[in-house]
Amino acid sequence: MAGTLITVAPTGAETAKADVPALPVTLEELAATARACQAAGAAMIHIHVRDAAARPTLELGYLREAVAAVREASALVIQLSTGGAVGDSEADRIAVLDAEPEAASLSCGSVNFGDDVFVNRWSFLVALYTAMQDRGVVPEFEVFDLGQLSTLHRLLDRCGPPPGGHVHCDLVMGVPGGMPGTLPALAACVAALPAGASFSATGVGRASLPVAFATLAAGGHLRIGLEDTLSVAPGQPARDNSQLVERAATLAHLALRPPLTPGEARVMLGVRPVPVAAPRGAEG
Ligand code: KMH
Ligand code: ZN
Repeated sequence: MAGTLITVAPTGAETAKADVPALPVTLEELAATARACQAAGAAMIHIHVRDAAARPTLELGYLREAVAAVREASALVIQLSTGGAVGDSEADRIAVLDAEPEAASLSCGSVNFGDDVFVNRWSFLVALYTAMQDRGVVPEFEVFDLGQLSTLHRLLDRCGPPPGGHVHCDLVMGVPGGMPGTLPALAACVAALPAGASFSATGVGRASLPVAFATLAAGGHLRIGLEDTLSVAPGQPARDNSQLVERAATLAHLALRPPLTPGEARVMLGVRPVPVAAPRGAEG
């Protein structure tokens, strides 16, 4: 395990721009965030898109613009969220793939989400996963609780391996309603991963640092960002996403597993290389 994949989740669907001005919600803010976070050590970006009023949206036009803007501003692996916001329709969540990302999240089960329920029915998981297989979009399997790893095994048994052949999971720990951000919970999940799978983990709120330390010790990778964590210490709001990525990169260096480049992350995840435009005049 030579390096650390750092994924930045810069926006999410739960926090209002009015409450957290550092949240990137416009195309310009998203592009600048991608650039700064790549410079700080991120290799992948997990994107939730906002509309002109800064509300979460799965509208295809916004998604396509976000993919184009991040692709132009950075070399980051682009992973679109298919989780969206609680209550988004299954059809809209599958249609996210029409924006042609390289990768996309796939949540492995339903979970209480604060006072809401984040619904992921088995039939929806199969439909979303097979749509990813058909289009060559590499999934990141989001796991909010231990039992969802059993569902992941069932999905792989039923439908076969993902595009690229490698299974990568993200343990989302500390959601009110999901598993806690603790070492025993992390260890239980790591023991239940499919053979050969890699994993990252993210701790929501105050679970951020304990989960990061435990994950590095377990050979895992890091996800960080304002989607999950709004402060760097109690009472100290994060300046922006790149500050959180810088801190993750510092931890990765201390662990002697420096951040992977986007190119190295593509190899690890089995994501196809970004198409390089042919030089002018070379088309024929
Ligand atoms: N916003 C949450 C309801 C994902 O991006 O795939 C779901 C979520 C998971 O954030
Ligand atoms: Zn998300």
